[in-house]
Amino acid sequence: MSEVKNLGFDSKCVHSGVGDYEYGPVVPPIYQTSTFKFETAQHGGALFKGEQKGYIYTRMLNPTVEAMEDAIAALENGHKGLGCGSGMAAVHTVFAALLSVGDHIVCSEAVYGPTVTLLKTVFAKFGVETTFVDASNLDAIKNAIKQNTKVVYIETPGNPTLAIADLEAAAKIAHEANAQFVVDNTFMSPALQKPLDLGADVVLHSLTKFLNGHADVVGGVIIVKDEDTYKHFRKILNQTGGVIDPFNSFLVHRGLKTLSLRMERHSVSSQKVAEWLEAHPKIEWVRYPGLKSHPQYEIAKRQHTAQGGMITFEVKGGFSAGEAVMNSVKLCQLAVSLGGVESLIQHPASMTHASMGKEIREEAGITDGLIRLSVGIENVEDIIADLEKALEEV
Ligand code: LCS
Repeated sequence: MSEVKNLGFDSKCVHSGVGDYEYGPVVPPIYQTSTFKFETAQHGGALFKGEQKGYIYTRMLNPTVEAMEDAIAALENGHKGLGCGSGMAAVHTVFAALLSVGDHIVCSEAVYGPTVTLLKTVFAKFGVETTFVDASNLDAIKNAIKQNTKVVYIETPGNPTLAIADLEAAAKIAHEANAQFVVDNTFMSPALQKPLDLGADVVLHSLTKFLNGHADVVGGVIIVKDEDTYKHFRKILNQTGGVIDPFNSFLVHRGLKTLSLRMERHSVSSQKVAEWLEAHPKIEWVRYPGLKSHPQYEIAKRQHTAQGGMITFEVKGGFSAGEAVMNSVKLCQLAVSLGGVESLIQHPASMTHASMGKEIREEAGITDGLIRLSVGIENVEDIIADLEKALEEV
């Protein structure tokens, strides 16, 4: 990895993870190979023993994948990254690495639906107990801690309610309980929030979203702070096998170069769209961290360098009115996922968060009328005009 430690964040987006390669390309080549030749049998044996550095087999590590991992680790101010086949593979790897039978995890209730389901089904089956809490309430986190709590897991801003947790304070609570503090930083990206600097032990992302940014990759990444944790996580990922491939890593690395620019545009446009929605007579409520009406507006101002690309709102008339808007938009695409250059709109209760069940959904504030908008980098006037026309159909 080239020396990027002292560069500013935008420069790191362009240069981190880029090394020196044969023929002098300025971007890492795609090493599209499943396996690597050993020079001799002794060399192969030494690589397996860890006595020599080198690549063995792409599930274990691949140079194109490692270049992308190093780039994101640099952006998060971490030690090393681990590329995964999806965001859920990253979530699964973290839980598998940190939790054992009889352990307890405190998890924020506003999280991506399948994270809830993974804990409630797979990990419950292996004897891991979960307490879901409103992570914007520090007392709720504190009260949920038990003798056997090993992990405090927070997504902030939460998907889709945009509830915000105070990371520094939550880290203190986790560490007082000797628990690992894990943050899903998908919604903000390291351009806007750096959880490791605020006390998190492990950060993860769905690469599918802002880090790749172009809606053409499914991937995930975990960033850790030290070599021992890295080795432990690498072993688990190697054994469970949920790795990312070289071509998708190349695409993510390419996307990272414009991360700063994209996050700036997402944030500026989202502020305008959120303010416009809040003033619209057919809108019941709007949630965006850059609006004074957001319950954690002050924390957002302190914790984020800008407020990101995600907005939620409810149309007056509830779900059927929201449905009319989703069916009428033309520029905004009616699709799940988020964080790409194109604006996407969807309905969490029947789509991304359907699997978690009505009870926990409602407790987390994911009402049936809630609509989620991922604001893209199109002209903001066009996004607003699209929403305005769709609202005329209500
Ligand atoms: N973490 C967060 C915060 C997410 O939003 C998602 C996916 C994941 C993890 C899992 O990542 P994946 O496996 O999909 O790469 N969120 C999605 C969403 O809100 N709509 O579609 C996917």
